[in-house]
Amino acid sequence: MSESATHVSSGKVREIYALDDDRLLLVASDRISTFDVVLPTEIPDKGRVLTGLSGFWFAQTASIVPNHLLALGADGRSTECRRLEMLPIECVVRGYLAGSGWKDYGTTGEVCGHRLPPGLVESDRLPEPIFTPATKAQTGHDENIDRAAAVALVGEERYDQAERLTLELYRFASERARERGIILADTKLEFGVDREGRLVLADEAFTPDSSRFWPADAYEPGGAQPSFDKQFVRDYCESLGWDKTYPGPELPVDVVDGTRGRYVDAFERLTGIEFADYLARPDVVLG
Ligand code: Q0N
Repeated sequence: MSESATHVSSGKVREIYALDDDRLLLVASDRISTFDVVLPTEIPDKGRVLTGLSGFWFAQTASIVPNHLLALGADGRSTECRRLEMLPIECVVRGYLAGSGWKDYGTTGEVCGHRLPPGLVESDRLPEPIFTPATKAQTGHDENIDRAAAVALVGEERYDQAERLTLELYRFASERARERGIILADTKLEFGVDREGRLVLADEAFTPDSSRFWPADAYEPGGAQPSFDKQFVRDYCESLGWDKTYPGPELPVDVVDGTRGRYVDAFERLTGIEFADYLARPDVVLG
């Protein structure tokens, strides 16, 4: 890393540094959170898997929308990117009914103003993917908002552009994932605006931290689905009777190894690239 980089912000599992006025460095750690708590035990290479997957998707979707990626670091866990003016909304798309979407549907029959058919069960596939923006909470949970509330934050033209691109990106990535045995149930994208006023895809893209990945061979609507990546961690935490408040439990080595294997498996399935090849030469995901 550059010696002059100044620390900009810390996320739960990622650090951001400013390289200069125009460029940021995103560094993905191996930290893992479950039930919204970061655990004391790391999953080796998790940050590299997420960085490699994002780089892969940025390259694959560059003809749909420009993105912030400038270069991948030789360490495999850092991304040099263009500094943008970020939109103040999270661009979420849902193809299946889970999480807060399932909760809102149960309460109102709607998700972010989309009226859904009656009688859907948890984890059902939706008739078509829906754009369900959310506010960016600085603390606590993001709040789902409808079109009018999002338009008030970004303007109508930006909203329509972000919605169209988010749906198109989801269609592209979810089709590829499904062919490789992974259901991309929903995902969160973030966009920024560059100096020329163009909308640019930023943050991370189609990673297990920004999306729900479900193993397709276990898909069974009518209840919560197992998580492709975190299920061993959740099951272990549930077995302890932990109250899901800070601090979380240390993970035993078999849970760590099994979980690392799931992340690497997701990487290899989605990219068609061996993870060892990525470690040797991160640019291999850029095609
Ligand atoms: C940026 N974040 C993290 C909480 C999560 N290319 C960029 N240019 C300027 N800023 C950012 C990026 C990127 N990526 C990304 N923070 C700053 C995501 N945050 C966004 C705010 O809400």
